[in-house]
Amino acid sequence: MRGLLHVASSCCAIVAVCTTLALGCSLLLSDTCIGQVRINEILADPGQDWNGDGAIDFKNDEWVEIVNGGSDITSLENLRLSDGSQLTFRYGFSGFLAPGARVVVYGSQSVAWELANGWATAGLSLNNAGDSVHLWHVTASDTTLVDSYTYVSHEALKDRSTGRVPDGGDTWSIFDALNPYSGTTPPLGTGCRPTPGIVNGCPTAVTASTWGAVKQLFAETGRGAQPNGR
Ligand SMILES: [Ca+2]
Ligand SMILES: [Ca+2]
Ligand SMILES: [Ca+2]
Repeated sequence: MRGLLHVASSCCAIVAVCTTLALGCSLLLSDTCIGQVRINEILADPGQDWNGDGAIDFKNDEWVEIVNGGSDITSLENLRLSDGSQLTFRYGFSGFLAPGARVVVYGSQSVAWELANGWATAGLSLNNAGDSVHLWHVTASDTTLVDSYTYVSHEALKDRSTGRVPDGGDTWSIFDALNPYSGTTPPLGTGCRPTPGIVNGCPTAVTASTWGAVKQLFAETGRGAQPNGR
C-alpha cells in the first residue's frame, strides 16, 4: 500500500512516502523552500591554507558559504554554484540544511565535483578583480536562479571575505581582519575575520581568568552552593 502524508509547513511541504503500512516512511522535502537559501560569504583570493590540506593554493583555498535563512529544513540536492560564467557549474550540493545552518564549499571540493561530473577543473573560479557568484536550482525541466552576488575588487583582496550581516540578511560587509580595508567605497570593512562555515561577524570576546577568580565569583553569587553544603 502506498500513501502520501503531508506533515508541514509554512514553506516546505514535508512528504512522507510510505511503501507499506508496516515499514517506515522515507522523508522527502519539496523544493518549494529553496528561496530561503542564500549565498552568505565569499573568499576569492586566499593567502592562507583555508581548506586545511597543508598547502596554500589560489584555486583550492577559495571558498563560498551558503546559509539557510528560513525556518524550514531544506534539501540542497538540486542546487548548483557558478561564477560569472553563468551556467558552467562549479559545484553541486547534496544533503539537507537546517534553519540557520550554513555550509562552506572550498575550491578543492569544487575541483573534485567537477572531476566527477565531467566539467573542466577550474574550481570555483572566483576572479580576484571582481566576479559574480550564482546559486541555481536545477531540475530536468527548469534552471532557476535562486541567489546571486556580484563583488568588486576591494572585496576580493588577499584573505578578505565579503558576506552578509547578519547571516542571510540584505547588507554586505567585508571581513577584513587579516587585510584591513580603509577605503570609503562600500561595502566597508568590519575588522572581523572571515568565518568559513560559521556565523558571520566578530566572535564574542573571551576574558582570561583564574580558577580562584571563578570560585570566588560562584561563592559571591551562591551559584556554586550545594544542598548538603559540599
Ligand atoms: Ca581567485
Ligand atoms: Ca589549502
Ligand atoms: Ca561565515
